[in-house]
Amino acid sequence: MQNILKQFNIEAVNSGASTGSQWLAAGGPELVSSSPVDGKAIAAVRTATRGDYDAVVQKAAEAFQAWRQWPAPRRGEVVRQVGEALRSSKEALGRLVSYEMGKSLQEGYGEVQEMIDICDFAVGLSRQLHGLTMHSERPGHRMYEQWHPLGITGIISAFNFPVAVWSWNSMLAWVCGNVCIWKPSEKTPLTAIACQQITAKVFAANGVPEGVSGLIIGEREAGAWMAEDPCIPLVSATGSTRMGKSVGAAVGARLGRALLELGGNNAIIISKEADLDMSLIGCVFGAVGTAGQRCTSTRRLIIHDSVYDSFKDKLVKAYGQLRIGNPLDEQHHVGPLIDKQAVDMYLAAIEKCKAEGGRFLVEGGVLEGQGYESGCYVKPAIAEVENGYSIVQHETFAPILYLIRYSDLDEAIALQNGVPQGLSSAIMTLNLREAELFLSQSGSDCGIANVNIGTSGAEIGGAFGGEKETGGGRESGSDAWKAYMRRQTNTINYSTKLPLAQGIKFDL
Ligand code: UN1
Repeated sequence: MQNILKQFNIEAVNSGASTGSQWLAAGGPELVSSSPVDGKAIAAVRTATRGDYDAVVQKAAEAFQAWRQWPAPRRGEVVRQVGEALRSSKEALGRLVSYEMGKSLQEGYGEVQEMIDICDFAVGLSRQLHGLTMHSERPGHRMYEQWHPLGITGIISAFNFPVAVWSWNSMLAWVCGNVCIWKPSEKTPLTAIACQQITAKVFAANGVPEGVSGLIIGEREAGAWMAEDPCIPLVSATGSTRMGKSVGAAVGARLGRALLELGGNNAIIISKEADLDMSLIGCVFGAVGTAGQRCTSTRRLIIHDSVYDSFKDKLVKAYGQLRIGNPLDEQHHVGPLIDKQAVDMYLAAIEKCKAEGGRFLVEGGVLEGQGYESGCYVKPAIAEVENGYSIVQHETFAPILYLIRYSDLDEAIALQNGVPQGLSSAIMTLNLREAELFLSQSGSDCGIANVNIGTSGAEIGGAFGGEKETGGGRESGSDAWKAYMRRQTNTINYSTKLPLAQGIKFDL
């Protein structure tokens, strides 16, 4: 790990405020990043003060004046080079993600791969960013629309995808001509510094103005500065519904734009016509992958009566084979939770579930002893519940899987939709009618609905996000780029007259 810290110059930086290649003498209290893997302190960072924040915003605003005038394909070329730099840093950055956040090494690499993929996507996009043309009702007139950059994009990201979520936002925002200021989770500041260093080198080599990539490391208040700041037309926030409600309200109060990607309470329906063996992998990875700390993690399985017992037995058997331990050791399936506070929330959820009547088929608990010294390793648990329990309605960011029975598909869909969140959903079935009903307007109410794959692990090419308390925003692929731009409708009169629309006569 020392080599990786050196490679990204992390200890030397010790600052949580940057305008790109320059690091400010951040004046806030020191934040020590500890690894949930072994409980050891990795490095410390000085947090940004309000003054540091203002300086970063100032630099970003200046940089925008120049950056927006770069042709989009040239901005895309810079992003292409960021993708190349990420390719060569994949091993080191993936490992740092795994160590600072606690996800498995494979998932750490997978996260960097998502960054590389979004760079490729953004490069192609930089030659598109297209608007429509319309036919004018007036002779000698032409109408069309075009998309312009917005200005500063504020990015608030969560600990669970400490680097990929930033890249989904920043790479698109940059090719669109925006400048970005990133407020990463205070739980994962070091991976953010590493990304800032990778980008800074590429930007400097291409003469990108200082200020196009700003970084502010701080506690929750730093996110509130962005949410309240009228200098930031768009705030894209990924994290808990609680955070999203406060950011959304603050941005809304000043009529700014918020792009929210918040909690999920994702379910998989296991139909009587499912391929049960294949479904098992999707369900187990969805529930225990990243130790249940993805917003797309599978939290509920809604299982048909006729296969309930056999699928339950398969699950319990599979959970018995899970190896929990140091995520950097590739033989382990499940790593730690992010910190002890997360462990307390996991334990409280188990207690609450039991108090509401939940029956645990696989008991949870905190692991102790050699290899578990950080106190953050927990056992993935499975409970039989009712969908209406208040704990089942709530997103607990931990590996607790709830089982619910159903007897007909309409009931299963109602159960799947019967939670406040609406991010990801899936059905396992080989029956075309069932699959199509699930995907229809009477089916899943989520932003993501899958057939015969699980709820997590979405590809970057699709728009990512969900409905209801998930916040309604879409990041990443498809036409999510439109959220980072302002649309302008243009009408051009190339005739010698000035006719008014709607046939209005106005003669002088
Ligand atoms: C998140 O947990 O905030 O679909 C993002 C997935 C990943 C992204 C998750 N591609 O599971």
